[in-house]
Amino acid sequence: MQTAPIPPECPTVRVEDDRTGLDIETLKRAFLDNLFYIQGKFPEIATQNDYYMALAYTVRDRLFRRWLNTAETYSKQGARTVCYLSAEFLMGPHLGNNLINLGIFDTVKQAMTELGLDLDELFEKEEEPGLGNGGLGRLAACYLDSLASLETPSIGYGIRYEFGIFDQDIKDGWQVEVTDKWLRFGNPWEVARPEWEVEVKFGGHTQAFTDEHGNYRVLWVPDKVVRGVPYDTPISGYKVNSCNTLRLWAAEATDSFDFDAFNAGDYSGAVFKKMESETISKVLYPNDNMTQGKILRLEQQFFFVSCSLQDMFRILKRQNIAIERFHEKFTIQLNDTHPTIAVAELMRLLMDEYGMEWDKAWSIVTSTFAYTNHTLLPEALERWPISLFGSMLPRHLEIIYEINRHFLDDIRIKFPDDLDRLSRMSLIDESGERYVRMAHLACVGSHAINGVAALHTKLLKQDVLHDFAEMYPEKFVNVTNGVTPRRFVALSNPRLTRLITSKIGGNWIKHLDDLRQLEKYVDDTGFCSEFRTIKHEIKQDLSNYIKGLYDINVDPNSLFDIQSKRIHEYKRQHLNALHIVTLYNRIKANPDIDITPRTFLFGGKAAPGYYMAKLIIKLINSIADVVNRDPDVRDRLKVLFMKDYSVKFAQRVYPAADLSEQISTAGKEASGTGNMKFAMNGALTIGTLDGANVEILEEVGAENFFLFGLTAEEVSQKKAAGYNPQDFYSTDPELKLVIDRISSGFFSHGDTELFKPLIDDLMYHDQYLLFADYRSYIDCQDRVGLTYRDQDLWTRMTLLNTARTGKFSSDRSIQDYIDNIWHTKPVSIDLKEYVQGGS
Ligand code: NBY
Repeated sequence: MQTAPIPPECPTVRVEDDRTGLDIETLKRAFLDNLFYIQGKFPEIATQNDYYMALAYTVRDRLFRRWLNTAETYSKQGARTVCYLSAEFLMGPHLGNNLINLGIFDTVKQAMTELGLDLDELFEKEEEPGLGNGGLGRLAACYLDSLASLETPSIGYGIRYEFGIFDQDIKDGWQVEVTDKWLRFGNPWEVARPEWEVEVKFGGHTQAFTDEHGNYRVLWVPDKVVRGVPYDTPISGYKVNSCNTLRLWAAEATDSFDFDAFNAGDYSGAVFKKMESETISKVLYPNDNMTQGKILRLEQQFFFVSCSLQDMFRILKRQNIAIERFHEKFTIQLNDTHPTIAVAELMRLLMDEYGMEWDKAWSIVTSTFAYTNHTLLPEALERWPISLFGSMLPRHLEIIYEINRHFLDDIRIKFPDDLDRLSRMSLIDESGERYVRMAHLACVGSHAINGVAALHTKLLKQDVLHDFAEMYPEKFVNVTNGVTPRRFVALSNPRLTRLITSKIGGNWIKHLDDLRQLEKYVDDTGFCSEFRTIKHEIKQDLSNYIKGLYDINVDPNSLFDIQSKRIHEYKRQHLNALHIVTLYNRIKANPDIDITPRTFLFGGKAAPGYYMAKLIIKLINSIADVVNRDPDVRDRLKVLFMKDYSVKFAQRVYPAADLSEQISTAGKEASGTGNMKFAMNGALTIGTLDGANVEILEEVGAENFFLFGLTAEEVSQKKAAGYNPQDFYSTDPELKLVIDRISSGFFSHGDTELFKPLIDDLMYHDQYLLFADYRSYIDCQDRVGLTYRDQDLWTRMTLLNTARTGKFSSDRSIQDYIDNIWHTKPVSIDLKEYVQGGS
């Protein structure tokens, strides 16, 4: 779309002051103005939601100036841009984060107070965009924060799901899913850009033809066309002027109505087509680490990928950059295989739409893409049945076959006479029903492939992508994950932030390695006692919150032992449950036993179709029912499953933890990122040598980490040697008692069937080696309990955890991507006064 030139007679309009000013009086005036003109309310009749909206618009106005200046600067400079393609962005609430990044948190708090409002209550009103499942989606969000903070030109591309991750209710101990209607009250942070909509084709067939130069060309004749409309959200950087864009695509029908059908009286038929198109961006698939192979999911992936690539071509055109320089202008990161169809789609666009020949197009494609793998679990590796794939994307299947033909030739040259290798590496799985292997397509189409923690990258090369690592050793790099200290410390833990800043200044929020300076205070009893007092106050706050929500008393003096993450067998929430029952059994055997009082808190959602995960939730709640009510326990143990875990809730939980449970079977958790958030906030980790735990231990020191369990290597060996869980059951009386108690119906009102699937699985399969790790875990937990009694030692350990987690800032991760994969340059943004019209 052409922009209209400004007519010379247009008067100068300064969009200033009330929309940019950062002082208290201006903020108050702007807030009341927005309440009146946007919400249409006088203060007397405004609801808390109206106030929240008015404040959100006040903050958004302040971002706009940065946003527009940033876009203009990038555009003028034609700056190399990172495009982060992700099916998920788990952003969390925007308001608080933007206040931190703009540096106006305290001013706005004061302004609200002066208007008789409580900023914390307004935060509560924000409906968070839950457009992700867990770690992968939240990582994308942390990365956007760091990209902006490092002044790196970037765009996050994804899907504007109308319904995000379901809300979780608990009924009779079971998870119940409730639709997440996050857009119900409107979303003040997004701006629709219908002028940049694009069309996406589906289905149909292809036709070969010869063009006027005698070249072989292909025409794709689709049987369905859907419109993609971009919705933009500003992404502020921390204390910089840069403000990048998150661009999420919503699907709409090409014609709002089929008028023929409508005029013929078929109203519902007319609306049906529209509804069908809009289905594409309707709902987020709620599985983490599990693919479902549904048609709609592939439609979602292709939809947002095609929209995003077409958007990049629009940007190239606007900036007058030749198509041949696509890879110089853009570097595209594939967040797992979910956007990997982009490899074929970019080939199609370059060849079929822009007439480029194969080799040239392929060189641009492989210079453009880089692929991040997030899992080693076989059930999470995406593959699409050829028949499904070919009927939805006939042209892309042809292109993939052609890529494969070239690729198999390359393998034959490098590894002659190795037929097995050809079939193992082929982009097409032909061992039974034929499938497209998306991870293979991602590896072939990218110039860089990374795992998300050192151990994970090592195992990728050794195992899942072994053949690819032999073929392309130079492509493999590790980028250990990180988390943003803005949201997960500065915003969520203001008390700790104030204390740290009072000692070492505020630079650490941008340069997290500076936290090392805290080490010199480990022997400063005054500082340590402040550190401890803060943790206690936060625990008290969480206790009050829990009391309000669940009417349960938890004692802030007890050890807060927290496991919050998606529910999955490999993450072993049920191992944690076995520990609780172990302690309970000890109390029942000896009610006067001297044990360290603990509060066990769990949070996390189970995929709706994952029965075992749902049964684990039920088990935890059933144990809680018995343990919390048993007078013999005398409140020394409390167990609570906190429902509807979200980013907003996570921000309350991390700062309140004493102990962080990172107890996955070694070799299964690619990285983990919750582990980093807990450690930064001064929780000690009990964990296996898995994912980024390995690096956390390395940083904080083994003496400040509770390590247990088999290593990844030992796990493989054990399995290879024929692991039998019964060997552990029959030789460890404490384990036997725990299992027998659950089996006997003790926690299920005598029902011996309820937990049988879980218990049988452990007794006869135990794929995740809970029994093998049980003794080591329990002994380690005993050490945790004893250590907690020495509060001076405990505080020293927690302080050293906080001081030594600088490596796990997402700023470091993004800098690694920049240095080793993207090779982009920062672009600093000058804020010019916004003047519209004649001079
Ligand atoms: O990505 C997680 C890993 O389990 C975790 O170890 C890592 O720290 C994090 C960030 O790198 N993976 C993850 O969250 N995966 C998903 O949420 C996910 C979602 C959808 C699908 C697969 C995985 N899917 O195929 O639909």
